[in-house]
Amino acid sequence: MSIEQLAVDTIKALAIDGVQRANSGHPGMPMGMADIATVLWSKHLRVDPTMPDWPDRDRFVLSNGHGSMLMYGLLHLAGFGLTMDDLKSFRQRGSKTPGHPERDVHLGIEMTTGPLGQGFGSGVGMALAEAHLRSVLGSVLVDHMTFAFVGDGDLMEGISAEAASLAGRLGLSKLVYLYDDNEISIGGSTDISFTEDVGARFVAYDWHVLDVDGHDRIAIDEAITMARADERPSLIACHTHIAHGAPTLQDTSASHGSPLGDEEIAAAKRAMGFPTEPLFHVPEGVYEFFSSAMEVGTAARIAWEERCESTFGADAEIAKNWAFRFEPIDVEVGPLGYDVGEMIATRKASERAINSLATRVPSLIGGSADLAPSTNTLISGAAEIQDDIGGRNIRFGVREHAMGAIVNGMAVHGGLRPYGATFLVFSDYMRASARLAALMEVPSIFIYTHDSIFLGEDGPTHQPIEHIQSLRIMPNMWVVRPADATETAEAWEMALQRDNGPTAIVLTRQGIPVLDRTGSEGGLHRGGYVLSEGADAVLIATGSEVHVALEAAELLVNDDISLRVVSMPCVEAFDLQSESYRRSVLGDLPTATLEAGVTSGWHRFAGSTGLVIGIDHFGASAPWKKLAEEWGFTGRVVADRVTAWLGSNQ
Ligand SMILES: Cc1ncc(C[n+]2csc(CCOP(=O)(O)OP(=O)(O)O)c2C)c(N)n1
Ligand SMILES: [Mg+2]
Repeated sequence: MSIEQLAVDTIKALAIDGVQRANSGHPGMPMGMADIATVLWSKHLRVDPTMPDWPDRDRFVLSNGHGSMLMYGLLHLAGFGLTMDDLKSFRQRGSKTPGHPERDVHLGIEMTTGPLGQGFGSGVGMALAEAHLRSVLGSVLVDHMTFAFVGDGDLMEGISAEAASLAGRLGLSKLVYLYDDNEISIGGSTDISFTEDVGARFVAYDWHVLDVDGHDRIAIDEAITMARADERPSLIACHTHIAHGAPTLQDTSASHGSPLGDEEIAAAKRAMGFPTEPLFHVPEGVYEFFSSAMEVGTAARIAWEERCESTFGADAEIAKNWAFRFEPIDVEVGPLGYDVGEMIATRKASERAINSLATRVPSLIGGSADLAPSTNTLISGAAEIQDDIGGRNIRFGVREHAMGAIVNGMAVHGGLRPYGATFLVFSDYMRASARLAALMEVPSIFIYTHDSIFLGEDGPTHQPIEHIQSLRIMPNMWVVRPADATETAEAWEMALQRDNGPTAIVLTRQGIPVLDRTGSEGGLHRGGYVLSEGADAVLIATGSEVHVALEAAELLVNDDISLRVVSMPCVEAFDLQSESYRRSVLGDLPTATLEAGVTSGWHRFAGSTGLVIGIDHFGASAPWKKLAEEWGFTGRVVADRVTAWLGSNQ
């Protein structure tokens, strides 16, 4: 038997043993894709287990991430930091081998996805990042492939359509997806619900589409070689059998997500010529087979380092540019040039901040889902990537979900600080991607404008109500809602400083006054801060309601009520401040809150006796000032409510 066949069989055996031992997991996909994985990893994928985070490595995404035992087996055999014991503790608490690994660069796990389709989308982001950086920094420094395994589920999900369409438009040639075309998903045959001509669909997206027998390793190798040479992104439809080699469960959905059982495993192993005992058997020569393939990657990495050294030695500018891209970013936006009292929408201030930063932060790149004029996210003077891939303005098209995944992919790739923008109300469309950014600790920046009912006439379909709070409840998502132009600049600084999770910058459509920040400069970085002092009660406000709170405080002076106004642009950052700082801001005073969104969540600050002003119903189509009056977001109404509340508390 060839060593290559032995390698394939080892991957299968490790996967079925791992799943059996855990008594849970997905054996079908690893068995079905073992041939493809062996060819890709031994003949094409250029990675280095001795330096898994080498920046110019090929990227490998497992979008059908339920087949994670395939990935773990490969990483173990190829000499990444996964031991046999790690394989044996598959899916156990605290192990390095959870059910669905999300991201661990140091283990060689670029990205695998639990939520189907996300890896597909983020792979496009990685390939986009590579193409952009290759254009900007030169192919001497950046020149690698992005490969992904995708399954029927990934291709059924709409996000794959969005992402593939954009990848085709941009001609991302170094993107090669291997489709596990096994015609099976959980429900049984894909005939039940998925009968489209996938190949024709991808041809229509302007992809290069190939068809192979997914168990013919010579054909797979040739197809990958052809895919790499083509100028379009490639989809290789690999006709496979799920649970390939399982005597009775092959081609059944039963093999998708359940252990095969001892008998079936023994029979499968016998058919492969494997001993049934011991489990987790790795035949002689298999480690060497993979490690000699990895040596090619190590040699490539060393050659790359030498090229870097000579390039950086000869060109200090490019050395600086490179270093900057891989270091934490700590820059000040500086004054945006507005006067106190000027009425400026924070989306407009954000545009100035972006353009101020763009000159100093070469890694800043992004765009919107067909809302450039509304989200104010264009970098002026920079090219658009559909014209010049080295440009910095990305036209995502009306594709919020893929935008989220692509931004994540670019951020995961490294060397870029990507942002994606849309209206806050449409953040729902990209929620799954935003959640993965939070879970994977990826510093994606999401810009959400038109952040309240005060977008006005477009009406309730466009007016966010529950969105700010629903983003806040996502662990590790930082939501920043600046109160004016100055806070907007600080919000951008905060987003760029973050390196372990995403930031949602939430911005107004309508003009709001630039506040006098004398004495509280930089306050946003603490999440919440005192904007104006007061001794009787605290009113916490965010975003466009902060100036309303200040107005209310002024009106209350006449009633001898001294209201402290706290701007709370980022609850998550405030929560990280010291106890003494938080007390200095909130004290023991009766507390009210004010935000043009759901009241849910604010009682944690206001307590049971506090006053929480918000809006718990959908909005309406009308000029925004009319809505502010009708629903009480004016200084007068807020002042009256505070007076009544303090009165009733006495
Ligand atoms: C967004 C999302 N929806 C549903 C699931 C649950 N799920 C996991 S795998 C799967 C079926 C996938 O079928 P396919 O990609 O063909 O995988 P195969 O059975 O061939 O391994 C489903 C529905 C999920 N992980 N993500
Ligand atoms: Mg399938």
